[in-house]
Amino acid sequence: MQSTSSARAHTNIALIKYWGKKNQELIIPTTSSLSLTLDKFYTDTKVTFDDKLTADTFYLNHQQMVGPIADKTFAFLKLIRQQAQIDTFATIESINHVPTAAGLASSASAFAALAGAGSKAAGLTLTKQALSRLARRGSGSAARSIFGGFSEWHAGDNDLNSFAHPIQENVTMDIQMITVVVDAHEKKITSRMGMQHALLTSPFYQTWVNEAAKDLVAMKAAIVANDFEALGTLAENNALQMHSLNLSAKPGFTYFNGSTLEILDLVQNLRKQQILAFATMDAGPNVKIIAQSKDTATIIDILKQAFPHVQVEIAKPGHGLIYLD
Ligand code: 2P0
Repeated sequence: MQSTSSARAHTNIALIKYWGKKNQELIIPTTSSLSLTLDKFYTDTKVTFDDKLTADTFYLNHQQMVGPIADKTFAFLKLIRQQAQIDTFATIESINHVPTAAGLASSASAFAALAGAGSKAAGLTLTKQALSRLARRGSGSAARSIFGGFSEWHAGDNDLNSFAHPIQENVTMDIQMITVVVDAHEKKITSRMGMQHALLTSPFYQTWVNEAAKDLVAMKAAIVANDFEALGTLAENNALQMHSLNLSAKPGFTYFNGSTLEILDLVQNLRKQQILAFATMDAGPNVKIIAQSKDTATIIDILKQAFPHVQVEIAKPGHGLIYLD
């Protein structure tokens, strides 16, 4: 017996960040988070369960993967097999349309696409909520990529109640993300390690948890009110608070480099010139500028004058998980 399914999921950037787990095995976060799914960056994944296979295999961009990435992927397949009560091995073929140099995490789109294609190929018919719970087990941020537009991952406190739901899938706000790549090298400290270290050692961690709850309420109000300035202000502040946890950990660390701070400074200076732009940063030195389409060309001009060598991509709101078969 052979059974195949293909799915596409887009990556997302958190406006209210997830940075720490209260359960590491089940990936239950300490705080709820909220993101924007992007149109430009996505993963296509085909999963084939076949009785004739004697092991799982994973091809990423046509290359067979071995080592930690493959192990994490095969552990995820086990979860799908458990749910579907099958013991068939599978072949996974993924194509990442997240340029490795874009400095964007691909684990969100990767595990969302794998949850979709894998569960369907295994014979399961899951609701979006169940898909989000499943994707979460691969990588927390993947829970949000099941949905398009603005998506909230409700923290919950157990496997059943920790999942994302859509806040607004068809985004009405004029919002874009300009991704600015200052360094295409792989991050030294994985998100998984970084967030746990911050949780265990930053004296400000509980303050982060308290502030994140308030930020989330205000962010949802900004979305409902179509208030771009409020959204950007909250997102930039929330990102800087997340990064301050890393700086205040023991020992302290940062994902920023000099260019990150220079671009952050440039973005803050744009606002002094009445150009509404805001910055957000994740587990790496690259900056995502949150902007309105009317300002994008001006922002890129100013950026390119100051930093002629940075790579820039423009992304708009994207849709949720879709099946390709
Ligand atoms: C986020 N990040 O909310 C935060 C902000 C990066 C910075 O989620 O351990 O790959 O697999 O659940 O989801 C990246 O961490 O971590 C992330 P795991 P994940 O987008």
